[in-house]
Amino acid sequence: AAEVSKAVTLKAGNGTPTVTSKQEATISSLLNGDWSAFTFNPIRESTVSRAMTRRYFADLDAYAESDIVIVGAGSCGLSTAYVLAKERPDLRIAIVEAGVAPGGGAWLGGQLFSAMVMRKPADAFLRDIGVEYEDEGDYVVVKHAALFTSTLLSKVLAMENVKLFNATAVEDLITRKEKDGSVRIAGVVTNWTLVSMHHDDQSCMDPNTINAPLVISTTGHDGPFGAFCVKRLVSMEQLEKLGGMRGLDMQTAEDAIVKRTREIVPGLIVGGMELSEVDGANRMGPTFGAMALSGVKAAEEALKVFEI
Ligand code: AHZ
Repeated sequence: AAEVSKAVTLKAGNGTPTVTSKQEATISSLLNGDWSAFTFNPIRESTVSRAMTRRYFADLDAYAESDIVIVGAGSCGLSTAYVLAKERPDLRIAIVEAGVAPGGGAWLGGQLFSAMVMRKPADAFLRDIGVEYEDEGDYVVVKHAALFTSTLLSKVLAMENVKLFNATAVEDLITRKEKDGSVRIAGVVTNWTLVSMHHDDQSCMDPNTINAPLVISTTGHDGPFGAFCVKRLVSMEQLEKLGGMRGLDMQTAEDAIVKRTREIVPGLIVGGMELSEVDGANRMGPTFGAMALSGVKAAEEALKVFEI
C-alpha cells in the first residue's frame, strides 16, 4: 500500500503540481556531502508512468477545446505564443510541433554557425525576453542562437495557459461552412508524427482533433513538413495557388514577412516563412528579426479576434 502513488492536486488543465517536496535539498547541501549514504527518495515504476500520463491526458482533455492553436514551434511560432500568452493569460493556447525538439531552424544562426543576427528594431523582442546581445548599430548579434531559442522556449513553457504538444503533427484542418458558403478554419487534426509518417504502410491510424476558433500556422517554408497549412488550403480550394518562395533578398524579405502576417482565410493566421510560400515573397536567409516580429504581428492579429 505504501507504494501506491499519492494523489497530486493538479491546477486545471496544465499539469503543474501544487504539491512540492517538504525536504528541499540544495546543491550546496549535496556538494561534498556523504555520497556513500546517498539515496533518492523511493518510487514505484507505475508512479512514474502515472505522473506523466495523468498530466498528458488531463492536458489533452483540457486543450481539446483551445482558444488558439499555433502550428509549428519554430522561431515565429514561439514568438507568437510568447506575446499572445503574455498579453492574454486567460486564453488557452495549444502549440502543436511535429518535431520532438521544438525550435525549428533557430538552434543555429545560419549554416552551422552559432551566432544569431537580428536587425533592429527586433532587438526590442530580445530585451523583452531578457536575451543579451552585442549592438552592432543597425543589427544586433546574440552569441548563440540556442540561447535565444532556449530562453524563449523556457518562457513560453512556463506560462500556465500554454501547452506544447511536441512529436505531434497537424495533418489536416477542421473546417466549417459559413452561411454565405465560405469556409472557416475551426481547429486542427493531429496525429503522433511517427504515425503521420507511416500512413502509407500501416492502416487504421485515424487522427485526433483540437477545436479552436483561431489557428495560427507558422510551419516554415516548403519542405517535408513545411508550409503545411497553406498547401492544404490549396488542395481544399481555399487558396487558388501558392506564390512559391522566391530567392534570397534580406533587404526586402524581412519587411515583407512582417507586414504580410495576416489572416489568410477566416480562422487561419499565417506567420513566418510559411507566408513566403503564399505570397511569393523572398527568403531572408540567416537573419531572424522578421521571425520574432512576425510573431508580434500574428499575436496582434489574433488579439483583434479575441477583443472583448
Ligand atoms: O517541425 C516544424 C518546425 O519546428 C514545424 N512544423 C512543420 N509542419 C508541421 C505540422 N505540424 C506541426 N504539419 C509542423 N508542426 O514548424 C516549425 C517551423 O519552424 P521553422 O524554423 O522552419 O519556421 P519559421 O517560419 O518559424 O522560421 C523560419 C526561419 C528562417 S528560414 C529562412 C530561409 O530559408 O531563408 N530564414 C529564416 C530566418
